[in-house]
Amino acid sequence: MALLAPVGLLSSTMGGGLALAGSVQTRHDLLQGAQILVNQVGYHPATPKQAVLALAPGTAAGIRPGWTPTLQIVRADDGQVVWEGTMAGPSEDRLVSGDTLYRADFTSLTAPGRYVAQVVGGPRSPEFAIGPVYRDVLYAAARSYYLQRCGVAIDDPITGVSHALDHHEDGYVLVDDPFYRAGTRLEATGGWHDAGDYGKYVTTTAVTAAQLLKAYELYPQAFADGQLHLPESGNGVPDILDEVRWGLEWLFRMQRPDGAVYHKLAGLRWPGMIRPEQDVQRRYVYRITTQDTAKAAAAWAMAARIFAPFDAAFARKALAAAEQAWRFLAASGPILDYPAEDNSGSGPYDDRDDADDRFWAAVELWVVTGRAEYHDYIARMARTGLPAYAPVSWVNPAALGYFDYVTLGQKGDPAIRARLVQRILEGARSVFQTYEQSGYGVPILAGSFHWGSNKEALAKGMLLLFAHHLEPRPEYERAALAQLDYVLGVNPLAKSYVTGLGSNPPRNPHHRLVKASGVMVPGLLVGGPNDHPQTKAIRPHMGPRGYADVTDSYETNEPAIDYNAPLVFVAAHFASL
Ligand SMILES: [Ca+2]
Ligand SMILES: [Ca+2]
Repeated sequence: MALLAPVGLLSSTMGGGLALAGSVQTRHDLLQGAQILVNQVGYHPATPKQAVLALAPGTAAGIRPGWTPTLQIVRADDGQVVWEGTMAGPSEDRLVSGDTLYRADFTSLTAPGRYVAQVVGGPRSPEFAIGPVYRDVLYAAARSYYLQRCGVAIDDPITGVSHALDHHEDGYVLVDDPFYRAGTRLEATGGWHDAGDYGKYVTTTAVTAAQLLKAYELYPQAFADGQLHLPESGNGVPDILDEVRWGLEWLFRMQRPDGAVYHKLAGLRWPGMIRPEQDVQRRYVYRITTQDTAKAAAAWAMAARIFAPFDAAFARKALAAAEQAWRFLAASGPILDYPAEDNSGSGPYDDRDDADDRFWAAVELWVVTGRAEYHDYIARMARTGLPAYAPVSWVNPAALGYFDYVTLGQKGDPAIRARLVQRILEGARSVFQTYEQSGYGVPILAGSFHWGSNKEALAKGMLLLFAHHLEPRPEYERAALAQLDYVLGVNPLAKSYVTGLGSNPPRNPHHRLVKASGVMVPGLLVGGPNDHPQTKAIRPHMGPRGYADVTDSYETNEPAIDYNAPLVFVAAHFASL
């Protein structure tokens, strides 16, 4: 587990015993403000289970040196103690939260059921389960995309989420281009609402669809037809692929006749906190970029191979779109214009480097076609400079290309393959080192909590699982699992950052349909702690405490389709156990 510096004045070398000397009442007083943190959804019988006793900065000073807390796990229904052990610690989480932490590993408890963790003389955790819990996380996280569908009426009996047919005129070309005059209507309905707003973005849709496809491809046993209770359940196709197809079909509609792909579709003004069908402003198709064209090409090429066993015609269509996009890219340098006036009612998603996107597209096209043209492009990049290997994001999704080259490109160049493998392993090693320095196991140090930090934590979990796939290392898998624990409750705010999951989930996400309807959309991962406030909801540089469960705080409390994608991926790994 995490390696932590021992706390200055306190001994971390206490030998066993329950250390019950002194008044329990006094200790309880000292522990006011302390909390016992668990994954609020729970634990799989076969996976590691950790509970953390956390004392915020300034509250640990009164603890008697040598005190060793005892953790009990009790059955929720009858209060029976079923596990008891001494907590390790204290240790100080110097580089992330400043908290003083004790921890207990109750992995040996495997009996399914509902439990509470309690410290003798101290705090109790919320109830949690031991059981096939990661399937529940996967279900909620994957199903949320259905509830984000645009251009269709939703009336979901499972969640109560509903809205009338929305955005059925999407959309109108904003500026003249070689194919369409401004004001031409393009049929570009469908797709997913990106986040708490109603904009639709190729940048995030393509990267999201690709990660969902990758989750299915690596962990097919975690997915099934009928699993997500979709309109397409029962059609013989795994529901996750049906949902991805909803996004991919919209990407087709965003492709220009010459193969280039438009950037986004949104209105000129941000809608108020209204229902989607109330957002009746005219919406526009914004200009093409090469990063969008490359990202769509990569996602389509992945779809071509992954859909082939289920729907050969769809797979062929995806490949044709990808190859046409590539032909545009091959003939064009970077086109990456994001004029400020294009962002009056939508996010910029201003990816200013398309080399990583082109690399990824070349890999996926080469994997599915085996054509030399694509490998030549990869080989040229290997000579002139490979894109950075980083957690998958809409800025740089190249890690997907790295992984697919080394795992699916058997006919590749051994020297290139070796370099890519080395970077994948180095990337995981770097993430793991940061994880080891973090008391909460979140591989993000103080000062580095940026917008979407929860997504970053899970995307780093994905990098650990990529490396684990190449060279199995249980500690990497465990560190990936710690990211699920972190976003589901093992954090300084004792918060589950996924709507509808756990005992303390976001209740006021920045989400227009939730706000306007009063009905929660479950399974949405919110952005989480952010050192850089854009609203008055938080103060700057609060590290993992820089989060506010208020509707206004779009910089900490808004979900997004690309946040949920690595959540689905990591949950799928553990749901497939
Ligand atoms: Ca299905
Ligand atoms: Ca890029």
